[in-house]
Amino acid sequence: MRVDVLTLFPEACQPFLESSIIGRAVRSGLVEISLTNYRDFTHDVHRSVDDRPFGGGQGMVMMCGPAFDAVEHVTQGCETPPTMILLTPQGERLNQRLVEELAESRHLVLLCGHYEGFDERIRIGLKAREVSIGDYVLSGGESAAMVLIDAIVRLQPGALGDEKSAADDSFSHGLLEHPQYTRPRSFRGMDVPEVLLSGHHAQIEAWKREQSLKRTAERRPDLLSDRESESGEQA
Ligand code: 6GU
Repeated sequence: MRVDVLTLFPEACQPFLESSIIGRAVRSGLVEISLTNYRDFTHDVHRSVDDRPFGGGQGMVMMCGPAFDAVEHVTQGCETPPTMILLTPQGERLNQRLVEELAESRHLVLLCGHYEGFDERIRIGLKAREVSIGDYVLSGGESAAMVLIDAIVRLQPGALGDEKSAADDSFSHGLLEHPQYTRPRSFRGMDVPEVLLSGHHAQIEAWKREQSLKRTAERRPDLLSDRESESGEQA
């Protein structure tokens, strides 16, 4: 999979993309991630990427020219059209289902915005999908792009050491994960649940499932109703 990140702050993204699971996936060739600066595609001596909004209003708007030129630069020679995504607070809200869908893409182009937003013709002209990572305002799309990349890369086959671990994650079955314990068995008077030490595989699995349902019911009842309406399965 290839991912192009278009940003005014490549230096803010770089260390994140070199770390941990993503860094390992990049180094092993599983994903290719490139950072491109809009500033390298400006047309004037001031290297402007933004301007005041027509009709007045607060703040500055990302201009079409640098965005289109940067996109054309990263997509030249591509056989199939990439999936274009604008990171904006007005987009479709990211969830695991959307992550799974985007993880199937061969080539993603992520456009990070700053200032008050993108000129509307960027979205229209690039036929870009808009994605938000939640109902709060960030000062730029970079951190959202990093969230999206993290969620997508860990689903690529081979990105996690243990192939099973992505499947067990919270949300992958529409439920939160069960509680986890490691050594020691007793810590400051708090003991690991006996069943986990029992070696009884079926009972352990039943406990995990029960805990997972209980946790989801307590913390995220909305996930249980989503599941029921989707699959007809009873929680
Ligand atoms: Cl993708 N961008 C910005 N600027 N704010 C956000 C967001 C994105 N998602 C949630 N808030």
